[in-house]
Amino acid sequence: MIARELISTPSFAAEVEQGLTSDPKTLPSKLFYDAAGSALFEKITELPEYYLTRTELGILQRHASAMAQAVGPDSTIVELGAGTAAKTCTLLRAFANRQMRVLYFPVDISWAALAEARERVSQKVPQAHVRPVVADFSGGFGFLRDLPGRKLVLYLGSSIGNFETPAAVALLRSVRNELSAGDSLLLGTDLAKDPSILLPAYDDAQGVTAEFNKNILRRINHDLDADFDLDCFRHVARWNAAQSRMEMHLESLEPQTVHLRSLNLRVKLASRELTHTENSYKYTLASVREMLKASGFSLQKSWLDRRKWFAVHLAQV
Ligand code: AVI
Repeated sequence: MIARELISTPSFAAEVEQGLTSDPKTLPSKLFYDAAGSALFEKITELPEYYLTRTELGILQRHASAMAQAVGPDSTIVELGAGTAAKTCTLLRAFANRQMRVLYFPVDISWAALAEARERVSQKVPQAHVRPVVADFSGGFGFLRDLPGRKLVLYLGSSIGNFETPAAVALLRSVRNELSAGDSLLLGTDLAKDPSILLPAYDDAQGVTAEFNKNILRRINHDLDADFDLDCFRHVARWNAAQSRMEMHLESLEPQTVHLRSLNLRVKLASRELTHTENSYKYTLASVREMLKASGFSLQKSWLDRRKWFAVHLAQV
């Protein structure tokens, strides 16, 4: 999947300023995904330590026809953050085997990714009709209302895990509010597991995740005329058991002052000070059920891999 490529806007500058003047300092993880960050994320999904993408794909490959059967006939499939739709073809094929016409709306902020998605799906599942939608979730999910038929919304890759629980519930609720009785949601979530598996997944031996984390500083340098020295920061991945989440931070290796010229802002960092860049929540079946319930969905069925590392859930409106 090519993740969302955000265009730098005034809100980007405001969010950076707010995060770097907070205590503790934070930067929003959505800022990872400029073109370079999206390419690094693609590399992460292929790392031996990063089990999420291939485990979810395995679940989809194994259970696609059961999923299509559980969803029922004549669904319009809408995929949020579809990227290049690399994982979706298996599912679309299963639907194509059961229904005459498969309408697939991949939704993403990146036109380039959507063009690739259309090409890929047209080649691999010629029965599917692909209608790309360029949209940024910050504008809400009103576009769902205009799509025809009974809807199945896909939100895969444990992208929901990058939101703190209240924000995750708010996002799912705003999706829910655009759906009607009979519509459903297929949600991919990573599951809580031993930190000896989680830590390397977020701190790989080749250092790709470290580069991905530091890319946020490179992006701020470029977009906000700043002078972060990437060599003065260290990538830190931590398991926060109390919150059931992996965290990524950037640790300042020395006392330093960074100048963000576009914001006319100087930021002081102490030696060993952490800037929190990402949360990645790891769920249980009970916590997913609760999150879905709080969002107005009811969990119908969960499919897991054999090791119980990842789950794909079907929920009804
Ligand atoms: C996009 N998201 C689900 C990834 C995750 O695992 O939370 C982003 C990521 N961060 C570090 N590695 C991958």
